Amino acid sequence: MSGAVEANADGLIGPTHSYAGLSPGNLASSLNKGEASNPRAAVLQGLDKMKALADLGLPQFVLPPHERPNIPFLRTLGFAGTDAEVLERAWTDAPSFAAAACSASPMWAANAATVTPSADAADGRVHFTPANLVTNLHRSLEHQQTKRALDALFPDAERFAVHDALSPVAHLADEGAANHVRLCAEHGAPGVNLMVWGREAFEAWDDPYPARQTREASQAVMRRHRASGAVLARQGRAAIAGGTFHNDVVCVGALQTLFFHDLAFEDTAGTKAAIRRAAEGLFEPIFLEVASTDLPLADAISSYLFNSMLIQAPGDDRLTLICPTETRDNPLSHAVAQSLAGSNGPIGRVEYVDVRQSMRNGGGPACLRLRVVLTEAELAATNPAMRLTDELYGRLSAWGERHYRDRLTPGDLADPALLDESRRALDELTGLLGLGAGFYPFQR
Ligand code: SUG
Repeated sequence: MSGAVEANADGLIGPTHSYAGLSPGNLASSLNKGEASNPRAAVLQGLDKMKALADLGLPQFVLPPHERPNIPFLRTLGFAGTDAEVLERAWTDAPSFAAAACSASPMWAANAATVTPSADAADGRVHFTPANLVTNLHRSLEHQQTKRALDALFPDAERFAVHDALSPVAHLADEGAANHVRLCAEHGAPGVNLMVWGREAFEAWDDPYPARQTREASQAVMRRHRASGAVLARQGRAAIAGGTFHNDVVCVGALQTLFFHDLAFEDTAGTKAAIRRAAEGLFEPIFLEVASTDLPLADAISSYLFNSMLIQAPGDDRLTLICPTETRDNPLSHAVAQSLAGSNGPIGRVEYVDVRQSMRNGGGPACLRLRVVLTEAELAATNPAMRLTDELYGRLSAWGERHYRDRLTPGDLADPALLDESRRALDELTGLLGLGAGFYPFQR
């Protein structure tokens, strides 16, 4: 099968975007804890990135933010009264849970799900497993609404299989596509699915930072998708200890090319050999490995060189690396990027996008998008109302300007006015994205 394209579905950044320091092991999240955020700038930066990709000719979809503050979750903890009272009581009695209930973390769509294109699935459908994200409380609240959004975007059950998340238990901790890289000769051809895991389900783990993906979760996702070409690789333990909370912080791949830091995998030689074996008869993998001596892990993480989008723009025969501006600001990362673009290798061009608001929570360009390979017929079966056109970009930008605050401290998350503002914004958004009334719990 040929003629497939790689679409991106980005998480639209929600009105409660804030720096609450909720993710241990994510250095940016911890470092910026308590700082004031700018939700308006954040949503506009995200939209500009989406538009840049759409302008390059790649299909671009919008995944709606979730309802936050998450009042239904707080009610499950026994907080009662009006919605404003629930929020106030939760902030008084259980502030950490209240903060989790306010996070705009669904913006990081790379963690929304793992996707298997139809070319790799035995039943010829595109498969999605929303990630249970159990490692962090705030993120564990995402998967049900994520499934709803994926059902809305991929409504045709003949072509798309949107599964439930794996059981939300630590043994099956799953962070979605952030730990998955698909390599292939062309998007529509059968691929190699590199699944990177941090620990085993029953392994004792007392390292300072959590390993967010279990081997068994990766295996289960591949099994239920009936996916071919799976290669499982252990994430480098030193990488996790250094702040690599997802593999996509130090690794990205597209088509035949895998671009990664030398600490990304526990066994680099073994991982490369396994990829080569799985690719036999399909394509010749190209490995671009960056040595710690050229780029120490700390620089790779702070500059997010590898959390870039690696894409092939229509009409180009080489790849484009779309990096955050932080990569350009780091001399060592910039030098690596420059040398890639200046070489005759698979990456012909490097571009920079400003997603600084998200970056300060550890979310780069690659975190904000979920890649979905689609054939022409599958693309035609997606929900057109959720596809970013120039017109929708204009409407969503105006919507963000109108509804979002330009300054939010974590303390402001307790403000009941923010609850009303957010609901007004999301209520209007359901119309803009054609989601229908009842998409959000507060609308039911
Ligand atoms: O899960 N940050 C997110 C960033 C996710 C990045 N995604 C990928 N690498 N694919 C996380 O750690 C921080 C929220 C806060 O601290 O307020 C946060 O959830």
